[in-house]
Amino acid sequence: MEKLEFKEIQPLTSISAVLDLARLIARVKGPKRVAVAAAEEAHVIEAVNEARIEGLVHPILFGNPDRIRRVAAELGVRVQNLEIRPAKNPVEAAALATQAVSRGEADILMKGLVHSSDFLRAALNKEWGLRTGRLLSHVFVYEAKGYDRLLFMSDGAMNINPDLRTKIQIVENAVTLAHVLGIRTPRVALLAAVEVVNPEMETAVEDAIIAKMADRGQIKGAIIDGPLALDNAVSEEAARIKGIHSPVAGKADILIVDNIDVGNVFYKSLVYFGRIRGGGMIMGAKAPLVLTSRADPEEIKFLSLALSVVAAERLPYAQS
Ligand code: COD
Repeated sequence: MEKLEFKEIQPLTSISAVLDLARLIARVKGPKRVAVAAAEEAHVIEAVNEARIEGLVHPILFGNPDRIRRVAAELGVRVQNLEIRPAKNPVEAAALATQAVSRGEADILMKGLVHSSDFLRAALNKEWGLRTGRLLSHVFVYEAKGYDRLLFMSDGAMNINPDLRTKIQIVENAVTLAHVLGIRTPRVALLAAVEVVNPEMETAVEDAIIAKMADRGQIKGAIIDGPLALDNAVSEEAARIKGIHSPVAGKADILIVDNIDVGNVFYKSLVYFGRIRGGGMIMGAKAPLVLTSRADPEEIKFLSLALSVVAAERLPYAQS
């Protein structure tokens, strides 16, 4: 059946709209198959089971069958509804789950009870991984009270200390995900502590370079500016008070942070202090990767699956 990727859609402005689109895709095309690496973890089983009951996904659980069955039983999940494939340990589970996606037996790869780095190294394996030649980077999509559109934040989970080249690809991946959600020309803010280009702040200088490259058409499909402080990126009032004239100021769709520490603290502040709704995924691979951390709320895992269902269908390079 033809993919729905090139169909123009109205820009999605809320997490509920992302979930509705995932439901529509699953209804029309059937559930997406999710390979879960080391699935013997309660929150993961809960999230995939909820997505299964909704008809969004068909889970394939890799790991220790006895433990998976025990955790499922404790949760009251009917074991006969689960497809389980044995693996000796978490690293082997990550390898087998990745290979299943690589062979086209699954559309989405999800991390369970395995270290992020082991999970990501499996996806990056040169022989049987999910490389496309693109950078892999994480994007978190969420809605914030009082903001009239979705926000995308990257990269708080994969690239540790990106250099200029890597940062450009992080921007491009986030822009592609915005396109997937119908946002045709997203506004990208390259975040820094200040909005002046201070030569002593190396990453702010890089932001200015990226903004200039975008002005010259070297990065397409988005309006990009930086460095911008967070308040000026998302508050027109703040931008006005500071006298900042920028097509992005106060209207950002995408927030790009300098490194994994900033992004991770940003993300966890949203979850723990803001209690926001959202989901994330890794872009750049042959299939969406769901990389949530063990302590993440179950709803974030579920919404990450919903986002990945949409991406598996609409991302031009996803093999699904
Ligand atoms: N995209 C594409 N290819 C990559 C990427 C990337 N983001 N990162 C590395 N590669 C390729 C390289 O080109 C190389 O071919 C190979 O992979 C190995 O590269 P290394 O040696 O630089 O990478 P590793 O294996 O040491 O580390 C890669 C990880 C992704 C494992 C590492 O960056 C990491 O641990 N990231 C943080 C993950 C994490 O702990 N997240 C926490 C929040 S959930």
